[in-house]
Amino acid sequence: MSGLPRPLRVGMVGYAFMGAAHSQAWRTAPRFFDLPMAPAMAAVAGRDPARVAEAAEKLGWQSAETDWRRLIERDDIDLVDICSPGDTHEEIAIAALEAGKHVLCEKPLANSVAEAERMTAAADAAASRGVFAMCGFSYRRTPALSLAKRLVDEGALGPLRHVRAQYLQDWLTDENAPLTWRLDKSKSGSGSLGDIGAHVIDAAQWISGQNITGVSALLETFVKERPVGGDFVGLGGHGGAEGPKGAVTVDDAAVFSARFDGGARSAGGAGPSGPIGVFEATRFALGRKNAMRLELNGSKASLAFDFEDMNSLWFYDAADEPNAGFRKIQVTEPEHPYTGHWWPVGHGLGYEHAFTHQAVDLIEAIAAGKQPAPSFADALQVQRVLEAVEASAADESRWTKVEGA
Ligand code: SOE
Repeated sequence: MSGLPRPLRVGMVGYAFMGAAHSQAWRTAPRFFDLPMAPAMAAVAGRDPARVAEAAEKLGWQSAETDWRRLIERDDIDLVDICSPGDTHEEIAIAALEAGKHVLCEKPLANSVAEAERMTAAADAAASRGVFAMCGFSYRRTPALSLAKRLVDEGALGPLRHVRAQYLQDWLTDENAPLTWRLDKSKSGSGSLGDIGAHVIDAAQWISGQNITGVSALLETFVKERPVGGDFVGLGGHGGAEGPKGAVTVDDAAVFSARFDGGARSAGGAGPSGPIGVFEATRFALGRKNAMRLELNGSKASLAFDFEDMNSLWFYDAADEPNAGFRKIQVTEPEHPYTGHWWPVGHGLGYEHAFTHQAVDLIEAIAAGKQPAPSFADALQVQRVLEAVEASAADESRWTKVEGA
């Protein structure tokens, strides 16, 4: 018998930004981590034959397919990695799970609660057969946020009073940035809310160990029409000011206040009422590039994180010398989550590493026959919060309960 770990043959759907991030994760994971299974980049799928062949070559995939259904049919694929827009998630994920393939699905899980519920039912049925599904809330695997979770679980903050969460970007500020799929509700489900708000909702619920039970929200679309076509640069770019325009059908920005469930799941031992939260997600925060921020205030301590300073976690302990202020924990040391597998002390990590850690955790869970986190059920809870935010905003910010809370 060979001593080599058995392969986990991956087929990925989509090869744009998230596809590239996932590709580097599958490539890199076995080079820095000792894994119980060896990921093999078997095939990438996309509709355009020339572009998908070019992507396979560039990103390191062994073959290319022009229909995602081929990934499901192929016997040499064990896991389907979904990196295509939200309107495709349900059909691909359910078909893959029913065919006995594990699934990694980009966030948000779906474009509606109904879709997410059907996906979760399929994932639950598959899990009973040892086939697992996970949603790609990659920021959970940023070392500083993993450390934040550890501190809250250890009770270092005490009962939580406040959760302050923001995700601020500015790539859509140009009024003539072209109309892309991310601005089309039928493809993306929502705008800033689902794309980046979902990340902070997931992070806040996961780190606090508490679910959001109700919200009062505002959504805004600052630029209602945008050029159809143009020069794409990164996520945005420039379209002509004079040419044809199309309607933006999603929010540009979302803000909401929230209540949490009071710590039914909290190891920190929250009191009868959970913390109150404020959330903000926008693509119009000029100067803020990827400011995914979280601040928690507990009865004993506070912590603060900003992805633009992602190798640091700020910690204020009320037991310290009075008014000592927040101290910076440099989350680059071997004792911190994930970091010991990379560079010698103090060198720090980047955006892409969380995707590698996500692949590592998924491979380890599959090899152990255990449900990876976040599960589709966890992602469904996020979807329910997104839907409550939209319902509240559509009804003059009326207080709206999250379904199931
Ligand atoms: C665009 O806003 C985006 O690429 C998100 O889709 C990702 O999930 C986030 O990690 C970075 O920003």
